[in-house]
Amino acid sequence: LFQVNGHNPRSDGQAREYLREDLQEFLDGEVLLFQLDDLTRVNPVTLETVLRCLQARYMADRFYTNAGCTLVALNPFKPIPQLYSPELMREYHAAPQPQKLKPHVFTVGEQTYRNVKSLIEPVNQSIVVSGESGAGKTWTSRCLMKFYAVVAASPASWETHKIAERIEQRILNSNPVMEAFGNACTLRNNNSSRFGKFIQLQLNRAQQMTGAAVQTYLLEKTRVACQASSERNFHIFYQICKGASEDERLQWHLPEGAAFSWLPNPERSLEEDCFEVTREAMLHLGIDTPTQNNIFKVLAGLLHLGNIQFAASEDEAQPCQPMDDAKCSVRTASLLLGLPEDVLLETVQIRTIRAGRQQQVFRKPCPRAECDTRRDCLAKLIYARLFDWLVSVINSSICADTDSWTTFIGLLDVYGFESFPDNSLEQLCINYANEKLQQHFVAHYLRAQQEEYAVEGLEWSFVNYQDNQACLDLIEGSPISICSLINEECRLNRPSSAAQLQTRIETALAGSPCLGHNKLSREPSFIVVHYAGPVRYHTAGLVEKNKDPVPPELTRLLQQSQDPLLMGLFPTNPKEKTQEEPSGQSRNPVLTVVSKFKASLEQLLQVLHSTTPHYIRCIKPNSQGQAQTFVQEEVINTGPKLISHQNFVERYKLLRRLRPHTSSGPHSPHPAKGLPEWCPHSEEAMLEPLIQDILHTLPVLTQAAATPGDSAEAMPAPMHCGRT
Ligand code: AD9
Ligand code: MG
Repeated sequence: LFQVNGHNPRSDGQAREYLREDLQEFLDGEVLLFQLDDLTRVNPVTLETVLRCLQARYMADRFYTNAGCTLVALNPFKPIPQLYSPELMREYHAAPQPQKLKPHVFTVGEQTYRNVKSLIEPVNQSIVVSGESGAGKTWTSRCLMKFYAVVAASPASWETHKIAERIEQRILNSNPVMEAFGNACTLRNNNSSRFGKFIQLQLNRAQQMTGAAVQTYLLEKTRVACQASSERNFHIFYQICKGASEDERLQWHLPEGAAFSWLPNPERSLEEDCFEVTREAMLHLGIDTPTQNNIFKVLAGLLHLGNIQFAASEDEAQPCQPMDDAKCSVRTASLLLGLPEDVLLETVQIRTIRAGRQQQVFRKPCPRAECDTRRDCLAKLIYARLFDWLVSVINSSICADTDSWTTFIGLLDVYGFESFPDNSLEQLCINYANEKLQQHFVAHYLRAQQEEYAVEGLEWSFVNYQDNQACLDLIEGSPISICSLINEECRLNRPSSAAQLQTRIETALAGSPCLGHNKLSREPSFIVVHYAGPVRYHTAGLVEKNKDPVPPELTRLLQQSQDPLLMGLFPTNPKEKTQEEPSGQSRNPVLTVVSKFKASLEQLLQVLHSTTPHYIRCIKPNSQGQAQTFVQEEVINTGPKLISHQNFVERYKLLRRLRPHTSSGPHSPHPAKGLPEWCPHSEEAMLEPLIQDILHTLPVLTQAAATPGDSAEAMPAPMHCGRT
């Protein structure tokens, strides 16, 4: 701290005086700490001083801080237009040494841009934006895209086109469209990305942006048909319901105030609910109004599909029928999806099985739960195809011809680390991706740097960093890992319960230091100790989600649609490959969700390795999304959150019962039945196990996910998590 101020009390004659008067101020530190632009200059570098520096800067509206070569971006949770103005962009662009200006996302943008231009051979660059959910990754990537749209704009584009037609503008327009269809309000973030995105901004020899290409990763399509309480479906559904004109409402059968079971929490108004912005952006990307209306009509059809509830059939041989008030939903859904009403209903109600040498067809009415699954599957199938189609339309609108670009700057914005009360395959994939990126980050900055120092013989005390290879081995390693075990279950296609899967994972991977102890679980699950903290994954439904089976009848049904959009999405071309339900007899390896995701991640990592990476680490200063609020504990636990007060009380309320019953007052309950009365002699013996429990649990309490409903009993036993 003294170094910061340029004073060294030991060499200062007035040291004592200085200390007496100013020590308190220094120790409160914030007065000066906020001026530190680089965390590596905090002295000493400890967790506490780094946090205090970040906090001081946050409170002084300095949201960006360097940490060596990484930029730390604190989420301001408030609009600051002047911090992102085109004038400021140009200032950073024109600066002889942008790194001498205040740390900013534009510094990274500009340095990356200058890096591309190498005299010998141009080098592709990438900017990896990381951080937990809600930390500001998507915001930061958007900000970088706007920066390049200004500093790398092609003059030709300015001369020949109107603003809306310029390539930069088209590239920017891809954001509202992809976010409307791929983002949703979650417990962690009102505008949470439910897909990963890597966008290559393509530059020509003159370093002008001539186009872009978007690659997406694993859309969380289950959200279409299933939303956690307090969460929402994808924004686009709310945009349509809130923004459609009266005429459109009539066409799409969306009367005002209509209730849809797949549209939870419609009363919540978000700034993301802007239908007009999405429509305008789609138009500029070449999706004309009739095509848009077609898309919205199909989406309205999905909402009606979601309202088809079935009543259980008393006779197994008879199909389950829709409940009385769902009958008109069947009619409306089939109308909007361009499907014959009876065929739609029958396909959901009845499973067709081909068996025997002649491939005879048997029809088996599905039980109610299976009807629901088939209905949901239909919606997921349509939505996922629609999303992929949108991405391809966007790409064809913004991608430059191969001969008109030579280098690219890649921006990576994937979903952040997640831990919810109920984590499933989606969270496993998301957190797996984050582990991969974390390893890339660690490898690049720490390992590479230290190895270089060693090679050059520099005097350097090695930083003992935590590599997350053990965790990655647990998730994806060979020959046995969580992924391989889940895939194996899919391949064998055998009935296996959630509890059996838990046992298989825990037995086969018992030796992994990253498999948490799972003694206190109520539901079948396993725990992975990620770099950002332990996460409990429930095994129920995991294998089924991984198979992601599509009954062939559903694809055949959609191929019968008379709707122009669906006809395009589900062509009858027999060459068209679909991931159909594994028949058990098929010799082809089953392409599971996990195996496809793993392959796409590997591809992504290969691209990243071929570029010079730059890192921006976004940090969420508080979980409530409030401006001017910096909660140190939450910043440390960038992944999972502290144990909630309620959960703590639940776990340790026994201590309260052990109070001496002689004490009086409103909070002194009588000793619990069956427990010995508290007395000084037995105090230690009584409390010992509980104290041990608390001490054992403490290291993980600060890291483990404990959102309401996720009780402390779900915490793993203590283990070395690599963080103190
Ligand atoms: V997730 O992993 O997709 O759930 P992100 O992408 O990290 O998450 P996002 O960028 O969506 O988070 O940011 C969350 C919210 O924080 C935004 O909707 C903004 O309201 C807010 N935010 C983030 N960065 C800034 C900023 N630089 N200025 C103002 C910001 N607001
Ligand atoms: Mg995001």
